[in-house]
Amino acid sequence: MPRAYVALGSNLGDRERTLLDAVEALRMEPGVEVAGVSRLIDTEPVGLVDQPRFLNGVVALDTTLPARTLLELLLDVERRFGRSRDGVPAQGPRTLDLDLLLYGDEQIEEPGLQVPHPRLHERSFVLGPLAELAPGLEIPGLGEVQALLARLH
Ligand code: PH2
Ligand code: MG
Ligand code: MG
Repeated sequence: MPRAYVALGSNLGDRERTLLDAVEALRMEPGVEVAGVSRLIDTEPVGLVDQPRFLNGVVALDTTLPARTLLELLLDVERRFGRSRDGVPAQGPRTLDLDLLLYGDEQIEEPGLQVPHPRLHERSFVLGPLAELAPGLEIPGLGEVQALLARLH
């Protein structure tokens, strides 16, 4: 069963409640097992900086779902937790953001589905929790997670 890694993010409402409940919602899904959850960290907004601080983390999932189906599930769970994309800038505030980071050792380039996530290696709020869950993890095409993290410091 491939292991997938999903980034968790929230900067609206009760951030911790939302992230923990979203992990439980994923755990309830057929074909998805939660293999681990990182600590949740309070982070400065990156990119669009004029917005509330984020709570971020990473969840490891063992899944029988194909990558595309898993992506659709993540978008559906975002909507269930009140995520709206109407009138919100691309990097703007959100109750819940679930980004598919990795799907096994696959490299996927399809419309709407890029794995590894294209900004994974630039974001310490992703690499830190990922390295905590899976030290030594090899990111396809990019190298070892700890090495990528060290490069940002
Ligand atoms: N997500 C963004 C934009 N900026 N900054 C932090 N700290 N954490 C995020 O999850 C984040 C961000 C767009 O997805
Ligand atoms: Mg995101
Ligand atoms: Mg997203």
